[in-house]
Amino acid sequence: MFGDTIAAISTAWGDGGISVIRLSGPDSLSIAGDIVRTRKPKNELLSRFMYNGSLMDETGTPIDEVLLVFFRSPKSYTGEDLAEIHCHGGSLVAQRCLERCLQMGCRHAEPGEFTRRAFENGRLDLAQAEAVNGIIHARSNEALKAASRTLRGELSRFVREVYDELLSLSADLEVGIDFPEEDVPYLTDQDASDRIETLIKDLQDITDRCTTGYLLREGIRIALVGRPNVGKSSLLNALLKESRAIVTSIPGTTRDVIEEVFTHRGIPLRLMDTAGLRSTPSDEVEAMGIERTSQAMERSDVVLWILDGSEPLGDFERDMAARIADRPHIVALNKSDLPSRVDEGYLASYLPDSKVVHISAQEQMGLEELKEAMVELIAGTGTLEGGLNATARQLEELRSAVDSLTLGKDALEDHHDQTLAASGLSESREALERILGLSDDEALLDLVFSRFCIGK
Ligand SMILES: Nc1nc2c(ncn2[C@@H]2O[C@H](COP(=O)(O)OP(=O)(O)OP(=O)(O)O)[C@@H](O)[C@H]2O)c(=O)[nH]1
Ligand SMILES: [Mg+2]
Repeated sequence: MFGDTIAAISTAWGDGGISVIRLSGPDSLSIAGDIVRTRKPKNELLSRFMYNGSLMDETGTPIDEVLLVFFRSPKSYTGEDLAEIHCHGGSLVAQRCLERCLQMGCRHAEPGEFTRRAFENGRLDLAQAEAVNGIIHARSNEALKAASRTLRGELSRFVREVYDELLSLSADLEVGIDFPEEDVPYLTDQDASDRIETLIKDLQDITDRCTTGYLLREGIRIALVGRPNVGKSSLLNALLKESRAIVTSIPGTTRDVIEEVFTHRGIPLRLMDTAGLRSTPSDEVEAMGIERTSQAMERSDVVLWILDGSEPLGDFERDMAARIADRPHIVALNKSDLPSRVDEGYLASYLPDSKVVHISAQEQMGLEELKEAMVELIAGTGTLEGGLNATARQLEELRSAVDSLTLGKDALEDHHDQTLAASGLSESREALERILGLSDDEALLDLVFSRFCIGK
């Protein structure tokens, strides 16, 4: 339990129907009852009932008509006494209400502090707490479902199962290590290695589902690059179905990076339209734009190289092919409504394994195939069902848990070294503890909750 009472505006900033100011901690009921005047005396108000009242300023003048609700510990979001004041939606009135809470002794909550308290009071584990953020930031139904599954405990349950089996395997191994004088090892290397193998498979399944969830949430960053005038901005507009970027027949039209998002199969595709690449920019502005194109390429998960299919290939294309060959990329031959002058065999000699899609941004041709190709390149052809909410941090921990288990398995199979295997298992366990929040790592918690909004 925490000593102080925190308060924050939990709804988004700006004008709206209502705003909710939330208080949590030992004095929340008393403070909310003091600043909101209800017909019943505050000590007669019941938990989980809504009361109509007036929010009063420090001189006793009403500010707004509000609703007040209490949730008594432990049956509240944070597990502590919690109060909510629902005032009319408006930045000023919500701000005034918050100020009254602070005047009465509340401390302004840190980002994510309500959820952190819920976590510290055992209402949620860390994976579930992070899923709350996933729900808030979901931008597609699929991402929302993935976050909701995780909040209901699906990820935690799977990780917990692996964790428990890891614990028991470690215990079995330790017995053999601690009592080596016994003739028969407590656990044979083969048995231990088989059990590790099963754990690796289980963790890989979880990782796959989390990778899908991560993609659904974070999306794929795609840089649209190519020579000037090939139709990058036209393609951006065609994919967004709106005239977002300026299109002209003058090469060098786009100067700055234009970022827009749309979703395909639930995955946000984050497009970056860029300034066309050429070695002799017409002025300083275009040169700066081209520099930004390079940065956008660096930031992207996929480079979408667009060519004008009605123009023959030249030196630029040879250099560009070399530049993108080692990165995930797709080649789009645009203007396929015009007669083709691209020698595709020649192109394939530079980029033998690349996916090439024929499109026409102007005539809206080939766009479905292109969208599918972009998703497939990153997410594969498998189903996107069953995703679990995951952050980059959690994915990192899952991968490191698999790596440590693999080391443990190799130690058994190649060196018959149970001590080394046990240390691999223990590292793997620590990674899973950081997913569930079982370790007492304050810095980790600070990092996780700092990503939340204030009031959550
Ligand atoms: N025939 C045909 N013309 C197209 C197609 N896509 C774009 N264009 C034309 O090509 C010209 C250049 O289009 P943009 O979209 O501005 O090209 P860009 O690659 O963004 O050019 P920069 O911003 O200068 O790098 C315009 O005149 C478009 O109308 C297409 O699929 N077919
Ligand atoms: Mg452009």
